[in-house]
Amino acid sequence: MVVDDPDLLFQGILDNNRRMIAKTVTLIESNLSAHQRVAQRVIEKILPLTGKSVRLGITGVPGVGKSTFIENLGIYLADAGHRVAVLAVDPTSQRSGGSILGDKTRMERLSAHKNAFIRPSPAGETLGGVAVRTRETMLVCEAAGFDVILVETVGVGQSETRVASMVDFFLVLMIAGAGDELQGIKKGVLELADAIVINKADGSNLLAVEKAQKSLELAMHLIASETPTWHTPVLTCSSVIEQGTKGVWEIVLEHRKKFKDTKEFDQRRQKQSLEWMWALVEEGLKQRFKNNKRIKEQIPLVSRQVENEKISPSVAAEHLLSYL
Ligand SMILES: Nc1nc2c(ncn2[C@@H]2O[C@H](COP(=O)(O)OP(=O)(O)O)[C@@H](O)[C@H]2O)c(=O)[nH]1
Ligand SMILES: [Mg+2]
Repeated sequence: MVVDDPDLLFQGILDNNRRMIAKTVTLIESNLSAHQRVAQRVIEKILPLTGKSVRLGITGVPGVGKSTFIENLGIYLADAGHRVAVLAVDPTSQRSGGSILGDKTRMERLSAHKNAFIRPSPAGETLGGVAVRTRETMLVCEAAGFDVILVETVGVGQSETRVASMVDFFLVLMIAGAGDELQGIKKGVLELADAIVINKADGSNLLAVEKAQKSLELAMHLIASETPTWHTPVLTCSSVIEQGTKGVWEIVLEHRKKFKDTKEFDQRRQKQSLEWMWALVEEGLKQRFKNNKRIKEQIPLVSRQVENEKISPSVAAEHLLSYL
């Protein structure tokens, strides 16, 4: 049964009723416009209650240890009395049939914790869609009283950029590689990082980790910082010997304090709100374009004309857009 009464859902969220939270998120993730309308009503109602959590984004190539790190950090925080929500942005989850959090087994301990809520990545068609839904789910969690939101993302497409623009602190997880410390990490991602953590600092990795830390510190000096308030630190961590997790959290809190003092915290959130407005405009335009009946009718013919060089791609695009 779908609850479609926004007031009921709103009250359920305020009461931290897990079933109502899950139902709201299901509506948020639905493609049906009737569901979307209810979801948007609920989001409007909860909006004044949102924004108070610590929003932390975590990225890194597959296998670097994100899920394991998140579970450890999550348990550390939940044990300390925080209420922790774990969300994910994974635009590949539809294609591969399982999301990064589909392997929930890795978060068994955290998902059983009474202070934790774990939601896998929605299977959206576009990265934009997936990210929008995750951000809205984050707002629902905040209204329900979760005070730490951890957002995991794989480094695919522009997913890091989307996640960085919904969090207060963006963490890039890396592992010490054979020589090339920047394995698989796009340079643009380091520019987004508020901290870099070299993971798996244990056992025979330790020496390589130390080397990687030094060269990354050097690399980060070459990347211009967006603000004089913060220089991106390079930390190390191990989920196996459970070392470093607390240090990462302390850095997050230090950053938060500094940014609140300089008002950069509010500025960042304001900037993010505007970025999100435009992301939604873009997403909405795409949806409207795809759902437009006359455009749908025209596409086969226009496509053929472009293929056969009867009309130019730009004329064709202009023609299709003219129906909006
Ligand atoms: N040695 C070591 N292995 C780890 C550590 N963290 C995770 N792993 C292992 O690395 C693999 C990938 O971890 P996972 O958390 O699923 O990575 P994700 O793909 O980034 O989410 C798993 O086999 C983990 O057990 C760590 O700190 N040290
Ligand atoms: Mg994972």
